[in-house]
Amino acid sequence: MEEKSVVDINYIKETENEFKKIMLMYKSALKEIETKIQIISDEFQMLYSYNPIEHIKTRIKSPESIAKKLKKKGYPITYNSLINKLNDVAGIRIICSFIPDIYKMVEMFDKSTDINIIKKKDYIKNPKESGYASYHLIVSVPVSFTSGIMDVKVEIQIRTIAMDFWASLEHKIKYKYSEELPKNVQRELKECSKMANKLDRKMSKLGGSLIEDFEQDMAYNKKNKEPKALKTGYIPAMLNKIVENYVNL
Ligand code: 0O2
Repeated sequence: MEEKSVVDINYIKETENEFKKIMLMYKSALKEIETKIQIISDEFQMLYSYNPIEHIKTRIKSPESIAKKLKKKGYPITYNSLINKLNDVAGIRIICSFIPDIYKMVEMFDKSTDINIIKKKDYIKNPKESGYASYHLIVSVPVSFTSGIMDVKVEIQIRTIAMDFWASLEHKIKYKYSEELPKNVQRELKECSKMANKLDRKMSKLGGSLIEDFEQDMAYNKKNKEPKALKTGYIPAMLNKIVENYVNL
């Protein structure tokens, strides 16, 4: 049977239930990941009395956007290629405070046993030609339905506030031009990205090692059996017991 285009409105109407089912699958995967991120965030708060996550945004790609991307990549515009060829129909964006927080988040995802990492792309160490910087993870999460368990792909973009500021505005500026961005605008945007990066590095130097400081303190305490962090009131009293156990390991 010939597969029809996702953007064919009659086809979407005819197969409304199938389309809804696919979208439900992605929405459910986003909910699963959001819960897991909430757990990671709570764990950070408990371990370090510090939460590196400023905020989280989720989105499901619109049918128009899906069709545009499939077309750009040269795939047929069908439900089949939507599921098998696109990694970012469901997307979650985590905005962190400082650059080292991003890598700490990636480490937490690496350790997570219920999230399967398919691909990692470090556009912070290797920014894109446009100047775009962010850390991308393509993951899959098992989602339980009455018909069985499905592994659903989700794209996680992790970035700082400055990276998000640049990407959001660049996205809007790109929309202003129906065709390719003029060379001078491209150049200026790249310049802005360098400025955002400089600001990020400066801010990260000032505050970005909060977690590392804490870990170094803990390592020092462990070695010297002297709970320096406790004396300085670094950690809330309710965590004293946990830290005491940690120090005495
Ligand atoms: P939108 O707005 O998110 O719908 P893959 O198939 O996983 O190998 P993919 O998805 O083709 O790779 O490419 P990439 O570059 O790894 O990730 C694409 C996403 O990153 C984009 O999704 C954007 O969200 C973001 N992105 C990449 N480059 C830029 C850029 O230059 N500027 C901005 N503002 N965002 C960028 P979409 O589907 O293109 O867009």
